[in-house]
Amino acid sequence: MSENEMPGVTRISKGRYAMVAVIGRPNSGKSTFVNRLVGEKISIVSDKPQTTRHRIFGVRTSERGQLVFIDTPGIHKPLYRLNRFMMHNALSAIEDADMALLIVDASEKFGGGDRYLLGAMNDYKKPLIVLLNKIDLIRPSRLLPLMDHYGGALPAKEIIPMSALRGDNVELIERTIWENAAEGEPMFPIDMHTDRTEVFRAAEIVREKILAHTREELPWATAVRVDQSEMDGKLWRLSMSILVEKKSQRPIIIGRGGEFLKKVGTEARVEIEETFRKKVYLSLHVEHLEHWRDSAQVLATLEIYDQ
Ligand SMILES: Nc1nc2c(ncn2[C@@H]2O[C@H](COP(=O)(O)OP(=O)(O)OP(=O)(O)O)[C@@H](O)[C@H]2O)c(=O)[nH]1
Ligand SMILES: [Mg+2]
Repeated sequence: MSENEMPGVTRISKGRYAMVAVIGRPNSGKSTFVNRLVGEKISIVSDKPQTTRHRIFGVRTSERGQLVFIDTPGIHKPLYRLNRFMMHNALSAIEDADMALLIVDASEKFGGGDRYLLGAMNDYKKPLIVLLNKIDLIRPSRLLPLMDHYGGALPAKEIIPMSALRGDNVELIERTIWENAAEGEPMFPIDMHTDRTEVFRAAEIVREKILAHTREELPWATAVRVDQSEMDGKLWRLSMSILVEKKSQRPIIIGRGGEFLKKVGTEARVEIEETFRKKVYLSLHVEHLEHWRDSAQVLATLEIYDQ
């Protein structure tokens, strides 16, 4: 078989290729960063911690080669099976990757979770780059002590301040990543930006809208399960269930006269249509599933397991 006939690869050239694990505490800006590098929103973002629950590949292909970023769940203390699986997904990504980017929220106080991460990474043998994120929120004088602190505690090749939101230093960071990538072969076709299916991404978009409009326990106690996805001519018919953990959460997600569900449904449908350039019919239901966060069976239907 010649190189050009390799399944799934539309072009092979000499170049640099790397799997890059993107790790950090919840809410530090990992998904924002990956989306920016990929140039497309492939991973949902919210202001609530523990937004990302899966390992999500974001692929950046250029004439230099291909970088496969692994967006991961933020490292936290797991209290449910869901969270144990999330932690496994994050920690196994570190092992599988060729290098790691540790994203730190520089606007947050250093705490126990950060100390745990330093412990987990202090004997990391592959290239490690620390990105001090959200510098748009802090006084520049706070940066130097933080850089010293991370430089002293970790075998980091580089420590670079950034704003993933505004794009500050992102080009410099990309150059640094390419410099640390070895020669190799691409994993994905050049026009592919993620390993995730459109159906998975559509369900995540619904979850993003729920996260944006809920508070307290609800962001953690909800999940979105796809019940039906089929093309009806040019119309993409999607039916999804929003899982809640307690009976009392059902009426909140439905809202008065179904208002909450309607708002989430409309916002999600518009974004799904724009993202995939398809006309969408989205129907949302709410299902009370006690203890779903501890059910291996439910987690498997949500594609959350030890990957
Ligand atoms: N001001 C500011 N906000 C940022 C920056 N980067 C990310 N954010 C915000 O921080 C919040 C969390 O961003 P995410 O990208 O979801 O963070 P994450 O690390 O993927 O979070 P988890 O998936 O929960 O682990 C969102 O509200 C982002 O808009 C930044 O550079 N500056
Ligand atoms: Mg995330």
